[in-house]
Amino acid sequence: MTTTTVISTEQQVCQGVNCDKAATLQCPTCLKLQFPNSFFCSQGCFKDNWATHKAIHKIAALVNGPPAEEGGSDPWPGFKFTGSIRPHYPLSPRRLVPDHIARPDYAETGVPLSEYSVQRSNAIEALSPEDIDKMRVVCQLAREVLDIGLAAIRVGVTTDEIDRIVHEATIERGAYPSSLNYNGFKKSCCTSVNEVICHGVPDQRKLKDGDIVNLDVSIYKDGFHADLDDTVPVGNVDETGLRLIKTTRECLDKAIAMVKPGTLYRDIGNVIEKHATSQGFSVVKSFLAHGVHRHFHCTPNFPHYGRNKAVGVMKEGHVFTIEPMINEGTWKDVMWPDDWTAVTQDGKRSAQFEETMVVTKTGVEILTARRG
Ligand code: EYL
Ligand code: CO
Repeated sequence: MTTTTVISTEQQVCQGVNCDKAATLQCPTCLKLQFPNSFFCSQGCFKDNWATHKAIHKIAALVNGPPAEEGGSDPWPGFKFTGSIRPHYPLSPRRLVPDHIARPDYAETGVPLSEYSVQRSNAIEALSPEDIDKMRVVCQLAREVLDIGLAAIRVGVTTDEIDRIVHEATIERGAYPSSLNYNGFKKSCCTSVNEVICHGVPDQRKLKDGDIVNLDVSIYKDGFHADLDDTVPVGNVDETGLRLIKTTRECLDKAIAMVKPGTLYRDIGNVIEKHATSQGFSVVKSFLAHGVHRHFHCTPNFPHYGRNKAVGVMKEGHVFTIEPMINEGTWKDVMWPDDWTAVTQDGKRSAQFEETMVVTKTGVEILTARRG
């Protein structure tokens, strides 16, 4: 290099060989890689020095990890992303819920206090027929909202736009979007793309041809929560991606087929894992199925993987989700520094389906099922 001057951000010196001119043009690749001091005095000097300058990009990529995809940001220096999805900040402003809509206790504080108070007990509540009627209503509204959100999914739409559509469909039905401010979650649904396992935060990223995306909708009305999600392809998805989606739905259906009084919660994971592994896929371990009714998350809690030690026996009136997350590669997950976005450790894709159901006298009723 041509200078030993300490370069301040105010006064950059051209990185061209034998050029000391003041420089204001920054190499776009270096910018994207967050590599500093990559300034040139002119397009000409940049071009003349390209052959040597571009070697810097390989070094920068090794230091900083793989380059962010178009438009993505890298707000967490030192964090190694496992795949190619990046956060696309800024998040849109907080969406409002009209005052006439009843809110769960955490809506203002972010803290689900009533959930904490029941967490001590392992007891599983059996809902009365009247409560189950209310669950039927909120679960069918949630299915409508999910289907409206899914219908908006196409190439070029941002996940934030999906969130807006879900938010508006929810409040139009007089319901509160359960994820909004739940433990501080900033959006009204979760959008989990490709290697994102779950709890992806809707942002400015545009869906791309070949993505797979999970849309997780949860709503609260008349004192009860409903929770469901689907995974869908965006545009043209390769055969393995489509098989991952299909297998995940089949895992959920096989699990639901076991639901009836007397079934052990711990046995659900066995059928899910058997089917997933028969297709060469793996089962996520860190996120569990859960009770859902007066609380967004309560007992029972049980894994989707096999040979687990979950406690409890299904009884008429128990209401819970089953929501297997199935991975193309490793089952292991990594959390982004946003403390929400769970991704696969190997950056390969993950799919999920979720329904809310109630145990009946002889079997199961899928409360969030698409009817008609
Ligand atoms: C809370 C607990 C680790 C769940 C969902 C449980 C999260 C991470 C430990 C959404 C948001 C379940 O059921 C859900 N989606 O379908 N937070 C959730 N937690 C939690
Ligand atoms: Co859930």
